Amino acid sequence: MLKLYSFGPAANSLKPMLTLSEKMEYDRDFTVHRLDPTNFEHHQDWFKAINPRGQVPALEDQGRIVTESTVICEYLEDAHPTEVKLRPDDHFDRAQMRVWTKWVDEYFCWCVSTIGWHRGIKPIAQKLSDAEFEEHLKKIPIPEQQVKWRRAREGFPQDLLDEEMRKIAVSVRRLDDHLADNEWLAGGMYTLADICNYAIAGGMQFGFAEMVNADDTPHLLRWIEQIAARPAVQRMYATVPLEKLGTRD
Ligand SMILES: N[C@@H](CCC(=O)N[C@@H](CS)C(=O)NCC(=O)O)C(=O)O
Repeated sequence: MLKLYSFGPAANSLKPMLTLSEKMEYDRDFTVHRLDPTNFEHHQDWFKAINPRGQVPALEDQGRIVTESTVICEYLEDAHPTEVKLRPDDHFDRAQMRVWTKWVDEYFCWCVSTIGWHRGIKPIAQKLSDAEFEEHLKKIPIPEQQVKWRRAREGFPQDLLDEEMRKIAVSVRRLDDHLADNEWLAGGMYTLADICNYAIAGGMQFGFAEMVNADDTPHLLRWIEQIAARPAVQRMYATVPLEKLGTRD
């Protein structure tokens, strides 16, 4: 059985969770092990033995570990083909799909992440004493992530936050413009491009309501609702019970 290590159904963890749910059945073909980021579980030695970068998601398949959320999704398509296809067969369409997954990984995800850290990680980091914080930093394997934690705790500079919000507005516009003329992002079908972008954009009608709303981005909103209504997406939220996610097995 496949095992996915994740923080639960959000951001990068959501990409393989959505992919798995489209293709397979929870508890029969795959399980999900949820790590608690507020306890810094992902920086504990047992998890760094699984992913030395101390980040989720990570997929365990017969004792081997695949990391990087978008790579995991592609791996599932390659190594575990099912009747559900999440990539177009046509080479041009597949290339377009990968333009969208590359864009979300290299651009869209990062600006949303900084604002997410500003809103969510800063209060967690500020609750720690200076000594606790420094002790914790030593356990973080990626130097850039150490810097990010430090900056989140001190407070990101306002000009950086403004720039990230500008990039989010550009991203939202790009998605809405494309979705005005296209039901899906690539190849006329639901693909990994939709899954990987939905993992970041899916909740923005709540967290970034001033940008993602019925007046300004009707097509993006339509696409979000269309994905949220998919049986596999609903099944994922209903059948991957939260209490099970907390246990190590
Ligand atoms: N490029 C990686 C990024 C993974 C990543 O940033 N994961 C986040 C959760 S969405 C994480 O583990 N953050 C904790 C940390 O870096 O301390 C991927 O796409 O899988």
